[in-house]
Amino acid sequence: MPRTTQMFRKIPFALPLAMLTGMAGAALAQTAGEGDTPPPAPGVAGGHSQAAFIASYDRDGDGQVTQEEFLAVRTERFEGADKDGDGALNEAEYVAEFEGRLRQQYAEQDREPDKFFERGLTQAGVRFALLDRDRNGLLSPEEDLASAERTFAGMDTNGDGVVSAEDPPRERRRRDNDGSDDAERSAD
Ligand SMILES: [Ca+2]
Ligand SMILES: [Ca+2]
Ligand SMILES: [Ca+2]
Repeated sequence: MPRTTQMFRKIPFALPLAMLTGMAGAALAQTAGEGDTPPPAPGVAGGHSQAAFIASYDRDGDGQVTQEEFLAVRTERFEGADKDGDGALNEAEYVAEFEGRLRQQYAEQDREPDKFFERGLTQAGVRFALLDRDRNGLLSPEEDLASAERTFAGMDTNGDGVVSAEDPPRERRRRDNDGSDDAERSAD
């Protein structure tokens, strides 16, 4: 079967990475769809979806998220996570912040931490490594801002400067070119 062989050869290195990094969000989504478990509501720690994004960042409740709103929340989150006050996030600080939001989401949905919870934490560590672009073991405000801007641009698919229900869904293919972009989104 030459075609099969060819297909395997063509699988890019980006694939496992994209799979890994997408899993934190996907894990939450997967818990949803199957069986009797009701789907988790859009939460602070989970979901790539537009609705989850808007629910998390639409501070003034007008149904859309401006870049200012998004960056304000991100900045607060960053500063809140910087427990040792050195102006940057180490991996433990980054993962702890994510864990806090994930716990809150589970609590709101009356769910006990499960394997998806654990997996989510593992993936947070993977994301940290991707976001720490200069690999000095610290996520700087600049690195965080850069990733926030990528995330926002990725959600604002019609490019009008706000994320709203009018933004058409993106093609998945584009995300797979940049693992960090996808990774970042699962943190939101
Ligand atoms: Ca710190
Ligand atoms: Ca860094
Ligand atoms: Ca838009």
